[in-house]
Amino acid sequence: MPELVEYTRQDDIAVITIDNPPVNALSPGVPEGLQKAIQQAAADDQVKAVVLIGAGSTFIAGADIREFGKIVSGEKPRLTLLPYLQSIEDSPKPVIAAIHGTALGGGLETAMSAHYRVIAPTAQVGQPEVKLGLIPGAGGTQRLPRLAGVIKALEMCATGEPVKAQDALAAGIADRIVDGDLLQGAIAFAREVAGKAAPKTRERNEKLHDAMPMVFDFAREQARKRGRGLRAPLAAIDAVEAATKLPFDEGCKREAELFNECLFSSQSKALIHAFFGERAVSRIPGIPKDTKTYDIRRAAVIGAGTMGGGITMTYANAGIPVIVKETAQEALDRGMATIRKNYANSVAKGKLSQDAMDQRLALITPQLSYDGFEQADIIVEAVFENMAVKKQVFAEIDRIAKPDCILASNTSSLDVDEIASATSRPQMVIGNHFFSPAHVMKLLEVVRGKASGKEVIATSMALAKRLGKVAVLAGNCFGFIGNRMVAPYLREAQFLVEEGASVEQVNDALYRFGMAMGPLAMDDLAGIDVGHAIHKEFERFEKPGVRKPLVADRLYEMGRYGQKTGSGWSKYDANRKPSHDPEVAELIEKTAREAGIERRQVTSEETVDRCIYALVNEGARLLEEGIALRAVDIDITYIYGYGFPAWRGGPMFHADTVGLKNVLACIRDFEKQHGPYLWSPAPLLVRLAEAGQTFESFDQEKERTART
Ligand code: T1G
Repeated sequence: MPELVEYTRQDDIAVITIDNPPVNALSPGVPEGLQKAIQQAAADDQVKAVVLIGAGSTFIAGADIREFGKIVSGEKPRLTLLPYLQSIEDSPKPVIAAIHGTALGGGLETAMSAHYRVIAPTAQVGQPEVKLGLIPGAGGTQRLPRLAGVIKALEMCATGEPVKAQDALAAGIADRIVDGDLLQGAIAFAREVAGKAAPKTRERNEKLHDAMPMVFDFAREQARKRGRGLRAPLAAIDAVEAATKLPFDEGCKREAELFNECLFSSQSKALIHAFFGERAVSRIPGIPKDTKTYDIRRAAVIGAGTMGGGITMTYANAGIPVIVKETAQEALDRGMATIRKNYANSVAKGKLSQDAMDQRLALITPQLSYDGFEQADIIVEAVFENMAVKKQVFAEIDRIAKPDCILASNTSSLDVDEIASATSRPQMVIGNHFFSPAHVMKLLEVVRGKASGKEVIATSMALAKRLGKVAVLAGNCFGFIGNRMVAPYLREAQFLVEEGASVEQVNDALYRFGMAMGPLAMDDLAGIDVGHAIHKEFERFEKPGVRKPLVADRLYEMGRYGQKTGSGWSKYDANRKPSHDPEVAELIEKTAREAGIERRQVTSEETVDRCIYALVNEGARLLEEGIALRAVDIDITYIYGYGFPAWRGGPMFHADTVGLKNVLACIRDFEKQHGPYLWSPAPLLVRLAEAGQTFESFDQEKERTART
């Protein structure tokens, strides 16, 4: 096995290279190797200084996240990186960390235990631990304020956002930006400092008191606003504050206490599940990583409405020239005006330069004809959610598109096989379900039809990453993964208001659970008319005699479509701020009375259980049917597409955390109260619960297959 840490010498400079692909994580053996190499340099009389550098594409990207589960389960002892880093800091010869790619988490902590840091202009450094529900656990909250000052340290440790090289230099984290050959630049820097007293970060206290005490409370207030329900950012702030009150070693002890509190929390387990899940969903059994993919250089989008416009921007943002076609000039102009407004808003907020906006607009060709479609490598249909309209469009583009052009539909629920049947090339047809607003939401549901070719699937999954999306592969059924599950979720929300809960109670209960917004608020955002149109396409499949939601159809008939009409389940002011609508409350009571539904007090707990377990039960069915490959695919779909709190890991991970036996017992109660059809527990859920297993164990079997 190659050395994880290699020791070489260039004349009077020792070079220590960490070589632990793919990201040089501080896996077992790496800290030990670092310590040994530092000792070797100390003992080598010819060595005047030491350079620490990463092999491959990056410096050290942090502790090995895969180890945390073993520590929590007791399989491995707690993290003890501190002594290794201290041996770097106590080296008798100056140590220079040479950073390229990223120095994150334990990687930045290692670099800060060195005496100096030189950095490539494209490198980034950060303490992203809070994104995993953790905080820096190897002195980061104690060294960073000493190098960069309290305010910068608070910002970096509490948000987890990395900083670029220039920012790191300005803040005092880096000592020099090295253009060109990083190693040679670092060696030159090492020769400049050789023989001089090397500053130990832990002794540099001058910046520790550069901020007023209230800065910590302000940081806490910001953290609570930014990460509703999150514990780790507050722990990170406590740890940085400890640096200003305690000597270094005591501060590190306080940091370790806070780190372990976070490590053993359910939030950290959930966020680490989501971290690896976001990567696991790209592994498709039967479609190996080296599957041939099509070269996507030109795109075309049909439809310049909300979705078509957002999809067009997504391609332009990725630097891909894109045609956007409408059927009428007025609709095309409206679509382009929205695109320009969206870009202008980003420029106004400082998120985008004017040049970048102009470049992206220059990549977009608005038109009313199919001119140029014959050169497109992918055509994305984003027209009205109606099967007949979609089939007509696919028949048209089938006649125009070149043979190896991918034909994608942005349908949110309709049958991809039926759409493909309108073409002579079903193997080139695939679903690309974007989420509104398409240029913002990260999730892309890639829906495979029966005939979708492996190369088409592989291309779509790879293209998603290029578009800045997280792609989840779904099988073809009504609603695929996301909307198939959102149907019972919304059904229960509507039943609850018919049974006595107010619209606000239902929305607030799920908001407090951690959802980005309540179910009825989401319905008002997506549009009650959109839900109505989808429902029309599928009501023929509904089982007669089974209770159905009653109010949404009445809201639709009244023209109350939600935010877009200023009223739906709630009323909306000009800034789309919702408020209670007594008319709707009266409508709900009247509807319930006419249906003989007895009104009662409904608790928040029942509200959350019925909505969330409706998701879980349907998710279990999707797993059984193979529509979702793994439970984690469902979790990622809900985190990135429906605002499910990542710190609960997604609906299936949440069910595992609650315990499937408890979830099943709850669902069985609902089955008794509301009837078997709506609440019969999914057989897979019953099987796993009775075997004392989890959805995650179900995944492990799948993962073994996917990696073979
Ligand atoms: N540990 C283990 N595996 C990791 C890893 C890590 N830190 N980072 C990445 N991987 C795996 C990843 O799962 C994937 O595996 C492969 O590497 C490529 O990753 C003590 C407690 C560095 C910006 O949070 O942000 O240090 O799917 O696809 O897009 O105080 O990876 O191929 O099998 O993401 O080029 C803090 C997390 C840890 C950094 C590269 N560090 N990583 O992005 O590649 S906690 C982090 C990233 C800590 C200390 C604390 C990104 C990246 P596979 P990738 P990428």
